Amino acid sequence: MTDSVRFIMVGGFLGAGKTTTLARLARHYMSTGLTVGIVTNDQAADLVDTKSLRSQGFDVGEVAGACFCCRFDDLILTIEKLGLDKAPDIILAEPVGSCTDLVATVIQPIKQLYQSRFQIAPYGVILKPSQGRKILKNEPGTGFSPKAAYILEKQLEEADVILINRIDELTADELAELHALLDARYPDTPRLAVSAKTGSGFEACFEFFDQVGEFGRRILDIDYDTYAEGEAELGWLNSSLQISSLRDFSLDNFLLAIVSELKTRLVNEGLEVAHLKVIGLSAAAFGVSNLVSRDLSPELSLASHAQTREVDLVVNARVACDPELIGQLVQQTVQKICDEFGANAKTGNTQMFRPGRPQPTHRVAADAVL
Ligand SMILES: Nc1nc2c(ncn2[C@@H]2O[C@H](COP(=O)(O)OP(=O)(O)O)[C@@H](O)[C@H]2O)c(=O)[nH]1
Ligand SMILES: [Mg+2]
Repeated sequence: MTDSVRFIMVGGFLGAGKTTTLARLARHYMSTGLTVGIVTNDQAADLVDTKSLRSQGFDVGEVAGACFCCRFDDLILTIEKLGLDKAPDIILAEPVGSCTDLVATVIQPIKQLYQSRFQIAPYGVILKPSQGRKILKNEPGTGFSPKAAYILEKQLEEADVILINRIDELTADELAELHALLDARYPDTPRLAVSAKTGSGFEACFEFFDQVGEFGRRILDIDYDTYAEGEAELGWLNSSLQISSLRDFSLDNFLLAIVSELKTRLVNEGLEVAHLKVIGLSAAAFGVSNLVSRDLSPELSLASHAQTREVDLVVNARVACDPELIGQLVQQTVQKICDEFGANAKTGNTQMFRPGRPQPTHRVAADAVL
């Protein structure tokens, strides 16, 4: 390893498995004696990802309030603050799942402005099979508009490697179908099939990311109007709440109940979920529950195994609908589940919005790539 910091960014649609993948990469590098810093990113404050990764013991900085491309300088400042007395060997970065054009606006500017400080690893983009398959097949009823689908397609187009995730859930036929769809659309992009959950396929992934070479050079031909409109079709909610009860309850059951009830309400409204994630933090434990598609079940991605009376709850929801509606459904859900568990909820900071038009700090043109 040279003195330069290795910069590994892993993109992909909302709920594709970026955070799970980064945690796995971080554990791997740390097990080989390297130091690792992680940067998370969101359009608003109160990030489930930051809290979840910090709770797992990682050194995490966050860019909250806008995406890496629009807050490029914040990304660099955040990276600079990671590490104790010296920069980490590896920076792992997770961009917002509704962002694309990240090679032109993040990787290339890093290369061009900070050439000696960073060594750029291959840019990996994760394919979320549930929604990815439908979008790549142009199937009706994806739950997302063609403009939101455009973002997922552009994300894959700029990848140095596409990671087909969740192979633990895929049959051989389903995996073969994804390979065929990707062959047709992105024939020149290497592909790895992995499960961020089980670790299957990660040996090849570690090897791929270890390569030294010219990566992050696929500059998109992209229509920013379509991209902006696609992003703005998503409703965003980040909310923090304090839950308290006079008697102990199971934190894991509570988190799953929240996500299950919210799923029911969203499905009743005919809506597709891009990603619902809820973290519950008690004094000694934490748990995370997720839903990444209306076709899948809510899951407890990190179990707390805790009984508790006091929980700091953070809800992040990204759904293809009016953010105010998500806000109402979250409020009704929390109320109902608190009643069932004999608990009370106090709502803290809540942000509901549609992401604004991306206005990158820098954008490197195709004829100026390094
Ligand atoms: N079954 C399965 N679930 C996964 C896999 N990777 C991620 N998940 C789950 O998918 C959800 C979203 O993952 P996350 O890493 O938060 O996605 P992100 O939004 O891209 O960061 C979580 O519940 C994860 O546990 C996988 O390989 N298999
Ligand atoms: Mg994430």
